[in-house]
Amino acid sequence: MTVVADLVERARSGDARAVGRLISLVENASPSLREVASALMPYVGHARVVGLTGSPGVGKSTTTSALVRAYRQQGQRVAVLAVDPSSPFSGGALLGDRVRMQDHATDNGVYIRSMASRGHLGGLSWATPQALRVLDAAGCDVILVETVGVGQAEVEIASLADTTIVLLAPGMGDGIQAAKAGILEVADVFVVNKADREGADQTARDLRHMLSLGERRDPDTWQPPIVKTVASKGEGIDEVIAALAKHREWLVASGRLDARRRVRAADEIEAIAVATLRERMGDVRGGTMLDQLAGRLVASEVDPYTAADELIASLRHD
Ligand SMILES: Nc1nc2c(ncn2[C@@H]2O[C@H](COP(=O)(O)OP(=O)(O)O)[C@@H](O)[C@H]2O)c(=O)[nH]1
Ligand SMILES: [Mg+2]
Repeated sequence: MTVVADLVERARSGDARAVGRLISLVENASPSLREVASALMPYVGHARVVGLTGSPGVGKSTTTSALVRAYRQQGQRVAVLAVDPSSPFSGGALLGDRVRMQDHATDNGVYIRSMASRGHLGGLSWATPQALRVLDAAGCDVILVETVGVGQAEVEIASLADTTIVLLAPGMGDGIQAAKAGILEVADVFVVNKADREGADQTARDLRHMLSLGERRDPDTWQPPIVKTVASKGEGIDEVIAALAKHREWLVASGRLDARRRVRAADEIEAIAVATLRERMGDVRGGTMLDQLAGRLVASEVDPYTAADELIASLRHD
């Protein structure tokens, strides 16, 4: 048995260290990446992936921890993947969160992992889906993906989940910020956290108003619910779980689950293909070819589109 096959077998039997090593192979773009990817395929497709996104300090980690507790009470196996798109390092920035997750440290039905993805060819779209497959193959029922950081990367992460929770909190100017980042469109469930603070009702009202502006009349369209929570006390978490279950039912019944997964699969294949082409272009042979074409373009011997066609053609016949 190969090292990879052995790791996959151990991961499937619940060995957390094997899961960790497989994710590291993915994260570090190890030469055995292809073997890992293909070895996982027979065992994936079961896990539900839930993304949590929102500004720093809004309560993502606290909510994640409360959701873990609730799912564990239902007897589900849960994984938490904390992704930091802005950091090239694992761990560092997420250390605080991991400490908070100590609550679950001794529960072997919970797997917690942080992952950095900057510096990867193809970025998030490339490494994160593989890490999700590792966790899926390891028998996780629910995978909670928490993003650290804001902006476009957040939206990208949201596109990896079956269901995306967008968190807001009163008094953070979140509504406007969220609208700017285009985050409202990716929300399947809104959580207004810190409902113990003044202004939570107003935040929920503002949000409802903003949503009503863009509301689609189509009865088949999912209307994202707004749930108020006090994550630090576990209040409203059952309602979040219920909203997630309802969204899941809708995804399956409407055929959108399959549609979303196909879009994601296409994105993933494309990202890998583009990364592969980039790599080949950087190869000695591709680099030389590019250099020659650049010389011809400067000398006005070729137009840039024809030159690009020639480059692509040369990469194909490797
Ligand atoms: N008052 C109040 N504080 C909360 C609540 N949920 C989380 N917090 C606190 O808000 C801070 C940031 O929470 P955290 O989960 O780390 O936010 P993240 O950056 O989005 O992951 C922490 O000090 C939490 O204890 C809540 O419902 N009410
Ligand atoms: Mg956090």
